[in-house]
Amino acid sequence: MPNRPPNAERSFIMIKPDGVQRNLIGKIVGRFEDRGYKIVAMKMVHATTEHLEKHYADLKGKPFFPGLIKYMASGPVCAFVIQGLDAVKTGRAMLGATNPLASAVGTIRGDYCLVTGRNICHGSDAVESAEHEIALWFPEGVIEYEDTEHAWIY
Ligand code: RTP
Repeated sequence: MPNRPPNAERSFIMIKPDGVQRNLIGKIVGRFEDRGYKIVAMKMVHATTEHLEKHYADLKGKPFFPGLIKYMASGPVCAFVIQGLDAVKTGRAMLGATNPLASAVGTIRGDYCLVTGRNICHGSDAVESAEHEIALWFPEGVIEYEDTEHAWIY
């Protein structure tokens, strides 16, 4: 069960190696800030194969798994955590569909990419997986601070 207040739900978002190489970090992070989410953790990581296999453990056995791990290990990613109302579901909606060609214009994938194998970003698919992913990528913990903007957004 989620133990955070609705206004402080968290999701793990990751700009994949292609998004980083294409200098899209600022644009992607900016979309979440513009929408009203707070960035409560962020770092650049060139992840190991072992770490990525943990992140994508539920996909082990899929035919695309080896290619996915190779892609994700091919360069640094930008890992961050957004916090705010409905962060997980709305975060996924902002990313668009797994296949960018099926993503609506106005979503991140719908605006910036074309193929599933280079879909530039990841977002947690459930509150429970967000908690698991945040602990995996930010074992040092996430910033806690008083957000004074809610009165202007919610
Ligand atoms: P993500 O976890 O990266 O946010 O993506 P997702 O939930 O939208 O999609 P998921 O099914 O979890 O797949 C994870 C990533 O694997 C790559 N993929 N390739 N058929 C394929 O070649 C294929 N299917 C998935 C994508 O990079 C996808 O985002």
